[in-house]
Amino acid sequence: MIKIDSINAAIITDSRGEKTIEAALSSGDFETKASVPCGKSKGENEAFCHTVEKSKQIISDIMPKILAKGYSDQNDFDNFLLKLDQTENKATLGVNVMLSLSIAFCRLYSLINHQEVYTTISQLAETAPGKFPLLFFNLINGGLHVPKSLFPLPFQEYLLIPKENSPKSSLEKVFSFIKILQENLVKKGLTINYGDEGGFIITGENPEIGFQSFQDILNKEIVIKDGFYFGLDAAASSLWRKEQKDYFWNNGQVEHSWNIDELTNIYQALSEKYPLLSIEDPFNQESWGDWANLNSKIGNKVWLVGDDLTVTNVKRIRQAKEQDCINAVLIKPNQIGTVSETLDAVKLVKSYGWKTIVSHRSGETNDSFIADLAFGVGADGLKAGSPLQSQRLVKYTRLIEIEKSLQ
Ligand code: 2PG
Ligand code: MG
Repeated sequence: MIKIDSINAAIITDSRGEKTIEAALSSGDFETKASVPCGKSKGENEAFCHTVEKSKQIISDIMPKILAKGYSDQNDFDNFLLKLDQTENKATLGVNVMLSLSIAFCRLYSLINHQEVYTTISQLAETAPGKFPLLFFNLINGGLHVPKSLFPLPFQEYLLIPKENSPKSSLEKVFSFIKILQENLVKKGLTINYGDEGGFIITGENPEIGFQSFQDILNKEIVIKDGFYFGLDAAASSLWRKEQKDYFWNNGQVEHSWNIDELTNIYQALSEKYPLLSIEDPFNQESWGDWANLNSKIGNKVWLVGDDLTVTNVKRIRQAKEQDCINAVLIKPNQIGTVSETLDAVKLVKSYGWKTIVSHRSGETNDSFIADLAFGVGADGLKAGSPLQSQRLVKYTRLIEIEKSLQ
């Protein structure tokens, strides 16, 4: 039984300079902390989030109830939070309160049991850790993660994925790649600007130019030619116009709109032209039929990843299965609320034989929990932004630390 002696909540700032919550728990000599991220291109069906001030207040309000009892394990603790909340979308406590406490508890349990956080996670998820995830580095930022005044590309993330199951060597490779990419952008006379996740901002006529700039490098640098996959997060819910039933983008000079067939063709063409491993959120979050259509066309060779579609929620993941929409799911703990519910989602995704990609949010803190989560569940991928931003790098270096400790 773990008895919690004290709880503290602090307001800290994230990578965007926005306020967020950090919770601290103590039990005897042990103290742990956890802070929570925040999304910008959020799915409509994500768990509810209170303001940080209210979240801090809620933590002090529920503290006596949490301190009044002991907890046998993570499920026991999370179930107590769920009982206090009583709502489906976490409207009472809010996701910041629940997740910061839940992760801090996971760390406390691990410390008390003298084990790594990823070991606790693997026990809960009934997985045998050993495999490292592929790393999905977001090197070119677009969409909602770039100020409108800079006329971003329509798609939110152009990801570079080293074909490596070693975090150390993946990171080395991506840093060399970033150096060349930056030099090339400077040669083209572009001012170097960064988006929310630390990737470069480029503007242009063609949504493909993100991948073209990757491919130019691979064509020239023969040594790394076959070393990388590409990934795309279209975050298409943010481009969707319900009334017109189309996807809309204004690049500063021209307004573009694509109907569903045109956008489907764009994805198909990208998957033929580039070493494309994954496409995330290709369509609006409620356009289930369009997803299923794309899945029937390219699902045999591309990971079609649900993010806003599935929101780490077992109900929506089940619906995606029934309608055959995807073959991979993005796992974001703060879309759902607790560590246990996150692991329920992972277990379900794995039972379908689908891929799992654990993910950060666009507003991040220095918390590296998702690295332990990815390794603990044996995720196929970890998406944590560009390593040029410290709040992202810390996730990758935690994986490297695990890798080293196991050698
Ligand atoms: C996404 C995420 C993280 P946000 O769409 O996958 O990259 O963005 O946190 O803004 O939802
Ligand atoms: Mg996404």
